[in-house]
Amino acid sequence: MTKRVLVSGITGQDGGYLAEYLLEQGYEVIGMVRRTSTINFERIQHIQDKICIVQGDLLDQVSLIDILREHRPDEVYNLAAQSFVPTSFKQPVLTGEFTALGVTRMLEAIRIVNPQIRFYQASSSEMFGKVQQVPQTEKTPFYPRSPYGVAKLYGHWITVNYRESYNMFTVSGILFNHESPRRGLEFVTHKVTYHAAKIALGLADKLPLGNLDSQRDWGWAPDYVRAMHLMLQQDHPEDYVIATGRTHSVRRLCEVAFGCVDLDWQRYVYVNPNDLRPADVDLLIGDASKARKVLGWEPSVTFEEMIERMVQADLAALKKAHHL
Ligand code: NDP
Ligand code: GDR
Repeated sequence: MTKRVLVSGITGQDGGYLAEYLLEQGYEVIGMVRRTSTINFERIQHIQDKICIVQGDLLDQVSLIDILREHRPDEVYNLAAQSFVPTSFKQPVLTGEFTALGVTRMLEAIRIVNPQIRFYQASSSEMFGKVQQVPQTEKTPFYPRSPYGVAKLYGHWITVNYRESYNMFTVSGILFNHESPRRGLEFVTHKVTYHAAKIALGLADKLPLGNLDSQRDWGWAPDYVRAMHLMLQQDHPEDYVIATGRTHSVRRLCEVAFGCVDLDWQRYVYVNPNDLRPADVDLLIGDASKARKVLGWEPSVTFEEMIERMVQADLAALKKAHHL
């Protein structure tokens, strides 16, 4: 029997990669999108005719219940969220509604319609925030540093709570930053690779950034969606850290990205106070030993390879757009 999955956040970076991966595995994919006045299916247009798009919103409980009743999925991947950290400082209440309470709405819908559905929650290394231990594992205490991190922590614990309270198969994947050419342009990796490409083509001459010292454990997004799927195929629901175990500063990111187009980043990058956050996460580095051991999961792309791929993709897209 073909398994059916519901993916919320299918129009986002991870949603597109996860849908592709699940289609390859023979799943029937239902993608939940919220209503917008203009369609934003850029990341899924190549597979759009293979997935069933349904309208629903994490803010609307009844829409979630209706989708589950009508489509009867075996697995739900809850990727939808307000996921940009700076926006969470500007819109903390809305971020809480989507990113925190949205998880409870989806869990309630599952509990009411069919508690046998397996549930994946997109948790985040942002929950570690001001890190209490280096590297971070599933057992490291949390200390979030943004309304986004706080909201994700709520989402994490409510996922654990439904598992313990109702014996549901609910899993929280604590994923460290993961990137790709499909990453939103406001996130730092893509902002840097895009500007390096633009500057190399003579289309820009400066790159404003915020905290150059912050360090992240950056991985390759397609590797990370594989891990999400593996977590739901286990005999027991458990939480997993997914990370590369290597960390790099924003400074190093600039060096690598501009190096791909033979430029010296220091000539173009400047610190813009508007890109600094009220509170930041200085250092993240994950220990994915449990995932390696239990899921057999390994990252397949290095940081340098990933940045090279992103720069090349940006160069190609810019050349096409500007007829260069
Ligand atoms: P994106 O920001 O690219 O995508 C977010 C998705 O959520 C979009 O499809 C968006 O739809 C959708 N969405 C937002 N609000 C709602 C809502 N109210 N109802 C329905 N859908 C909504 O995120 P990523 O793909 O990068 O990340 C996926 C998930 O993983 C997120 O929850 C993120 O917080 C989490 N995460 C991401 C990490 C990363 O490094 N990428 C690391 C750890 C966790 P629309 O297109 O309409 O805006
Ligand atoms: P993050 O990713 O906040 O870790 O959240 P982001 O790429 O936005 O920032 C990473 C680090 O880079 C510093 N930085 C800048 N960031 C942005 N966006 N723009 C800049 O100009 C800039 N300059 C320096 C930041 O201060 C920060 O320290 C991402 C999101 O995908 C979350 O949804 C996810 O949960 C976490 O990764 C894991």
